[in-house]
Amino acid sequence: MRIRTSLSVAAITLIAMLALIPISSVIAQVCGSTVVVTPASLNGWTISEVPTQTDVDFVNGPGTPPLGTGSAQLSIASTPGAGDQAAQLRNPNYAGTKLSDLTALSYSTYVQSFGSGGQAPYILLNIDLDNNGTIDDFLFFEPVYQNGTYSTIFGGDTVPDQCAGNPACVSLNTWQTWNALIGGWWSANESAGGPPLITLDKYIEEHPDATIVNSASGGGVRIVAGFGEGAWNGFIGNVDAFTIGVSACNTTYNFEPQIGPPTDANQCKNNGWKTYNTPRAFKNQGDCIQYVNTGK
Ligand SMILES: [Ca+2]
Ligand SMILES: [Ca+2]
Repeated sequence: MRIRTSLSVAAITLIAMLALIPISSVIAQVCGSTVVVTPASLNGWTISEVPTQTDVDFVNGPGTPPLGTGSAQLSIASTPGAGDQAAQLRNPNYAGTKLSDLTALSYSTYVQSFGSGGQAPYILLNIDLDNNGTIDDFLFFEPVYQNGTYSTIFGGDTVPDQCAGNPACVSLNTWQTWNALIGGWWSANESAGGPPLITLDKYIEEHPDATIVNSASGGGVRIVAGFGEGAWNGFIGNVDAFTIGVSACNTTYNFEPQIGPPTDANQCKNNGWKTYNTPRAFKNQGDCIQYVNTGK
């Protein structure tokens, strides 16, 4: 009976919390789910781009993405100055999550054009160190530094080689998967605009209260290309299957182009219903035809 009692307390607490949390953050907390993110249904993500200089698109491919048929594409113009801007996907629903509660953080990238550097889209976290809601540090996970040879801030802090024998780590025109939870990060405060690196475990040991925090410009969890003139000009790269887990409750975001809505019942037939993600993923052919006929 003890379990039942604690469940009711948890339920009451949950209901109290739900009243305060926007719907979008509740969606993000469905454990073990894969959330399809399209331009028509961003599911908590926001797009941050700079007109004529940076671009975030949802596209088919390239190649065979790890999930679905498409991905999010981050592009930087080759014009001077554009590399200092960024193309970003930002998610505000992890504000308040302690780094020590992260139990998964991984994603896949596909670089089509290095531009002027050899990079891939990276993860950027806004960090509050003293629980007052303001940003004290930024942590960067960059695939290009994951070959296990870069120096670390602290001795004994080990960054695994995730580069499969390619010392440059990022290969062109191929999907690559990165585990940022165990990878090497750099800190805006403690590193040098790049290595020396630090693992999240070591950073948490150093800063037990480190917490993800949003900023006025957007969400504290970011997938980024850019913020470096000379390294990013002319860059085109894609991202898919971004997984983040909090206390072992994982959510995977599947970036996809908008497919639909269907406008003719024939489009639902011959398994056509399976291809749509807008206005929703249909349960079956009948569900699809019902939508065409009734708009519901
Ligand atoms: Ca996808
Ligand atoms: Ca702070």
